[in-house]
Amino acid sequence: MMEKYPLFQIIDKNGHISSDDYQTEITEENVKWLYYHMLRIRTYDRKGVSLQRQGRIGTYVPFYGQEASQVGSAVAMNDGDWLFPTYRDHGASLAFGADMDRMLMHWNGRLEGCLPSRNKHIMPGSIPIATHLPHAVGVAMAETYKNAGNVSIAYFGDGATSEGDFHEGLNMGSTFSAPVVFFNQNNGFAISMPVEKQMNSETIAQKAEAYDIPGIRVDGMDVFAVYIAVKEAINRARNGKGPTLIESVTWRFGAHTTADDPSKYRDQEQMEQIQNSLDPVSRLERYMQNHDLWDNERLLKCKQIKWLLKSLHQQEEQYNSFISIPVIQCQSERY
Ligand SMILES: Cc1ncc(C[n+]2csc(CCOP(=O)(O)OP(=O)(O)O)c2C)c(N)n1
Ligand SMILES: [Mg+2]
Repeated sequence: MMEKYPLFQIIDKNGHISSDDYQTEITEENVKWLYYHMLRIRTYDRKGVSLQRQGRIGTYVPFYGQEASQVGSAVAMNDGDWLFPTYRDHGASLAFGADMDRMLMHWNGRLEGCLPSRNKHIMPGSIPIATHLPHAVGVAMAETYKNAGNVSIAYFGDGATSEGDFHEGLNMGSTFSAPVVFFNQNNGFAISMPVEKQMNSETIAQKAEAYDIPGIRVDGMDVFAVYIAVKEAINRARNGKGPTLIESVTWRFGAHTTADDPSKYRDQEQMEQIQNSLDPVSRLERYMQNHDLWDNERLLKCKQIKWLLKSLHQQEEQYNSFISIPVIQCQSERY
């Protein structure tokens, strides 16, 4: 099955191009845009863990290691499309345009943080595993009836593929040829359960066969490969050709949540080696170094981090001065 579903890759771990087919997509502007988003969400993620460790927010769910998967997929969407994230996909939501201030308030347990994002169709991160897949299909079907031309993208993990809702979502999407992309991030674990103990199939992409839709396996640490694979799947969906299942093979470098200790169930030394060789942000930096894009970018990086930390700090200070809004207002602010 690994041969039938080879890993689609454009940039290898040393930052060299491994496929010449998509040269026109890898413009300097695209590189900068993707790098900006990856760095931005990584900084946010670090801040989230740090705020939780200081007792200033509740549980936080880190996505450290999955930045290429989340940015590559979210940036491939059009403004009017619908994003259905899980609890781990706030990186994707931020890259698509979610409000950072509201998102911080969400982690702070504040009602205002649960309001829909301004201007973008971003659903709340689904805590129940896979229940949002049928919802994403339903919204995609509604958009078809309205001739709106928008698609849905549903994010979910490897563990979610063992849930009935995963199969119901794929079956319904395929049967109605709904404009939806099923974007799986296979990070190897469902909390402490390794993927090879959870299922007997070698890949997640092959599960598409049962529903007669395309299944793609992509290197989830390669932001270009993810971007191209999702863009193509979105185009298929928008052109009435139905859903695609994408398996983005990635790694969660951190804990499942701030309430988890991964050293209890996986080899930390091996994890460090994987992190050193596969880190998606470093891979893009190596690509930039190899293509004379590094000096400018390095400057940009410093500026962005300084700016971002300042703005995160200001937002955090505003928490307590926010006036809580009544629940009824939350209900009226719907799509
Ligand atoms: C329906 C349901 N069953 C169980 C849980 C408990 N739970 C929370 S996270 C998780 C693991 C999910 O793993 P995966 O789908 O691989 O996503 P990841 O956390 O790795 O991003 C489980 C079983 C839940 N939230 N919802
Ligand atoms: Mg997982």
